[in-house]
Amino acid sequence: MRRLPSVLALAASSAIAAHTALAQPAPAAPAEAAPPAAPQTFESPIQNGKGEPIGKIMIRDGASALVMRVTIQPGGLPPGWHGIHFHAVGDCSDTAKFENSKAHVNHDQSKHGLLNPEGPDEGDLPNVFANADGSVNAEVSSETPLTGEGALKDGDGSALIIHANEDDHATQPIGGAGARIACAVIK
Ligand SMILES: [Cu+2]
Repeated sequence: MRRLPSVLALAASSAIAAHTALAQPAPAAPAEAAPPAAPQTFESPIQNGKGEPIGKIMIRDGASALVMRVTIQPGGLPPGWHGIHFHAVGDCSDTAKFENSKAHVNHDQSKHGLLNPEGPDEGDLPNVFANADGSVNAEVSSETPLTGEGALKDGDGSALIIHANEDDHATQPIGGAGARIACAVIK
């Protein structure tokens, strides 16, 4: 990241040299590019249906997309694929069902599903895979921002919900992903 300005400067000087060699007027030196803004970061524990911590989410939100790492310790989840979504309210207090987190983040009433022609909704994310020991190390991206208009960190926050089954990315309302078995508050 910090190397970028010097690389740009080198590219700019090479371009000027090339122009000079062709005996064309040298262009004005470009204004030095501002270094890209550092992504916003956010971390939150993931809890299971007994309210026990099983891992964490780590979000980095850049100018164009959000990247979220999902880390779950051995024993954290049943092995296999699990649907994960951003739900509309940052409340994981009702651990038995996690229904306080409400439905998906979805400001424009899109259909659910990354593979749905009328989707996706803003809460949709790719599935994650839990290993045979129940651990997960995954990284997913989303265009839903962490802060600002339509953000996860709105007045009542949001939640990352992990479902019992995989999301087929098409059927309504949640792709057949089943029960909510883990939750992380984003607030
Ligand atoms: Cu969900």
